[in-house]
Amino acid sequence: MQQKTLAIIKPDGVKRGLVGEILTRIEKEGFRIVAMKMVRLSRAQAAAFYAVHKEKDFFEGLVEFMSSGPVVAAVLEAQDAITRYRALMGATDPEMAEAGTIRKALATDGRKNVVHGSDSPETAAKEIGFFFNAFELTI
Ligand code: IDP
Ligand code: MG
Repeated sequence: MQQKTLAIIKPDGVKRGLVGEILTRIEKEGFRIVAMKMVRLSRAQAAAFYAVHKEKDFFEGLVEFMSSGPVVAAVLEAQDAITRYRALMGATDPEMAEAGTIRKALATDGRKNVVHGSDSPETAAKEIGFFFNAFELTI
């Protein structure tokens, strides 16, 4: 099933100059980039994006981190894009991530883990709508 997912290169990935490498890994795995932009999230926007985690003890640190610099948001399309992109990213904590994953190769810790990916079709639809309007998704 052709599917879309939302990918984010987080502020640590942008600051460390990893945008090109991460996009290369994504394209080499066969994902088609169908929308992309660089934006800086306000604290309120970062908190809204991660609202599902608002009760977690890491929430404040996460909001601080995600609003600390620009991010690159992209919509990826592929067969089973959601599961396959999660697999390409690897586990949340890079120490637990499998060899060959983006987080294993590039992330520095369980918060600064360089990439985000949607975790279900419902989340993907919501997260794509958070960053992109209908006009930007016509490709
Ligand atoms: P995911 O990004 O792999 O889907 P989630 O559990 O949805 O992981 O957490 C969202 C983000 O919150 C993570 O990617 C990471 O940046 C941060 N985070 C998750 N767990 C921790 C933690 O235990 N300490 C610090 N930050 C965390
Ligand atoms: Mg998540």
